[in-house]
Amino acid sequence: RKIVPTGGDGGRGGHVIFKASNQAPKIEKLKLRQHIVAESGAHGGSNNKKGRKGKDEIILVPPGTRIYNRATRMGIRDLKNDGDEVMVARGGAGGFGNEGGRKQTTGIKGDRLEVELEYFLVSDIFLVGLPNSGKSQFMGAITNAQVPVTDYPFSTRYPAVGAYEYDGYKQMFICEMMSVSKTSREGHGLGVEFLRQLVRAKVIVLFLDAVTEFADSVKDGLNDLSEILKEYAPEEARYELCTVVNKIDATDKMKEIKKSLAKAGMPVFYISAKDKEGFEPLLEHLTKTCEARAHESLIG
Ligand SMILES: Nc1nc2c(ncn2[C@@H]2O[C@H](COP(=O)(O)OP(=O)(O)OP(=O)(O)O)[C@@H](O)[C@H]2O)c(=O)[nH]1
Ligand SMILES: [Mg+2]
Repeated sequence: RKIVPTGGDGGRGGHVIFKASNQAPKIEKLKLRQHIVAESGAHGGSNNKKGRKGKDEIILVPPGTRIYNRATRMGIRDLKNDGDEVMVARGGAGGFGNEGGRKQTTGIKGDRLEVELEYFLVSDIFLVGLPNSGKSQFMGAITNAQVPVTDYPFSTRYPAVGAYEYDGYKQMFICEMMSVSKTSREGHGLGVEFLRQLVRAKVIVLFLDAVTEFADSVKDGLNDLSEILKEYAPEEARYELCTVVNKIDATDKMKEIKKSLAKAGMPVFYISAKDKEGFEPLLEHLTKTCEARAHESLIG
């Protein structure tokens, strides 16, 4: 009697996959999971029984997360939108069984990779402005964001994203960043490091007020903001700039102010967030600029 071997193939190991999801926990939670290993494939069995494949390990991250190869610092994928996913480590192939007298092999080891994750805010427009200049007031006036307005500076301590809806069905996202002023470089207020976050900005609005508690003049305030941005915004960011001067209701020096900004080299808008004045040309400019660059949201 001839004995025919019947060892089935082993199952493949599970893959490790990162997936962007609006239901993901905050990215800090992943610090608790330093090592992520997908399940191994099961051994094959007699009677040509194939081993079960290992379960994939799918890690949910917030949309806006970038994944880098730690060793090369090369970007692997920008998981920008809900549902985007990338396999960072392929599960090993299962070995062949000796079924029918074929040569039996061991499986191939799965990938091992060290990755780094970095989260970048997702928004079309970012407000970068002087303390107490009325950014939160403006957010509250045009978006659904709930940002407290206070009469003291640096009260906004986290970036706040809100949607501005227009034309009945369209929307653009606006993000109020924490305030900066000329002393921020020395660590005053909330510093400047958070400006790294501006990678995805289509428009950065330099936001000032006509009363200028935190600059020597409106013109100086604009220079302070421009310089800080030049120094600390990420080099790869490709944003357009415009300026907003708020609180036009609270000064009688508008003529001088407008004159001083005549050569600002970018569009300048004058508004009162409190009285909802001057919004129309500003919002038209912002929506037009974002729409013209809408296709870019598909690229990283
Ligand atoms: N007169 C006048 N006051 C305003 C206007 N907009 C905001 N304010 C006042 O300015 C103060 C600061 O407003 P916020 O909206 O909190 O300013 P912010 O730029 O968000 O300030 P921080 O994030 O705390 O640095 C509050 O007392 C507001 O009531 C405006 O258009 N006119
Ligand atoms: Mg604020």
